[in-house]
Amino acid sequence: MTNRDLKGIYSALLVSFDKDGNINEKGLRQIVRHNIDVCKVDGLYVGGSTGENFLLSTAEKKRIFEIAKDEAKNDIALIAQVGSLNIKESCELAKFVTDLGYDAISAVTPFYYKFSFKEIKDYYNTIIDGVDNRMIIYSIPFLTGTNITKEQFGELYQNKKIVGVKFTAGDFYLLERIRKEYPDHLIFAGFDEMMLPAAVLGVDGAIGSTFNVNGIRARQIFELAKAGKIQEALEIQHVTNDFITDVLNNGLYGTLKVCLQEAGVDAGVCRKPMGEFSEETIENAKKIYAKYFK
Ligand code: MN9
Repeated sequence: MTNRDLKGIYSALLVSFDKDGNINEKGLRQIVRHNIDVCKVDGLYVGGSTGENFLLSTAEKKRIFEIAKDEAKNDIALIAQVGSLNIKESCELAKFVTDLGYDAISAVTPFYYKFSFKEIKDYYNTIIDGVDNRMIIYSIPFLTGTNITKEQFGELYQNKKIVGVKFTAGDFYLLERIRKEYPDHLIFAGFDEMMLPAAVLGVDGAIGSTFNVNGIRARQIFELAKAGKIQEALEIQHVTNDFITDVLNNGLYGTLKVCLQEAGVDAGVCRKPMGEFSEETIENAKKIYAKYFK
């Protein structure tokens, strides 16, 4: 296990696919480099929603973890999302990325079926107890339907290897409560458009899809907020949210990929069942990039 400080700004890594849905390795390497060299992120969250992870085979997930590590080396922190409905796959991936030298593991709360909290707790303990590593819970209730209460976080944190949460929710009451109750556990803000209020409440970092393109502004918001310069941070959050609103209206991952293409990165297309980009989508995305980045 590495002892790297996990705090900071992480891109939820986009993955480049070709028209047949295969991983475009060269393009993926370029996305990693762009995040490090241009967006100046502190780390990458690999295999998340943004990486279209839940559409992929185990072998493809492993290949993406390998490529990201090979390209990033030890320059930045790396967190691997290994959560899956197939817990054997999660355990296998957890071992795989630990051997690769990933700094932490993350797992989405198990979804689709309505699991009891006891089952969810067992899922996390099973995945993390099999490896010498740290676990970041990935909580994203709007996609999974699973909410974790303050008390349940406490139960999960009884396992010393579970060190924090990627909190992709707008429930700032709960965020404040877990900040106060578990000051030594990490919280990463998961909604880029709500980074400023999350930073004010004292999160340790943020993990976001839009940082692949808008990482510089994200860092400015975070650092200004930490320095108490709320009005300046808000000005940048306003511009950021104009960008995010335009991106969401045009299709999240597709628009981010076209923006990366405009920045000279071969970000490819999305994997089915995500749709192809229409000409209109591409034209709009190019305009969005020009508006906020040229
Ligand atoms: O990783 C991301 N969540 C999803 C977190 O993609 C589901 C966020 O960065 C959002 O994409 C972003 C836009 O809503 O905040």
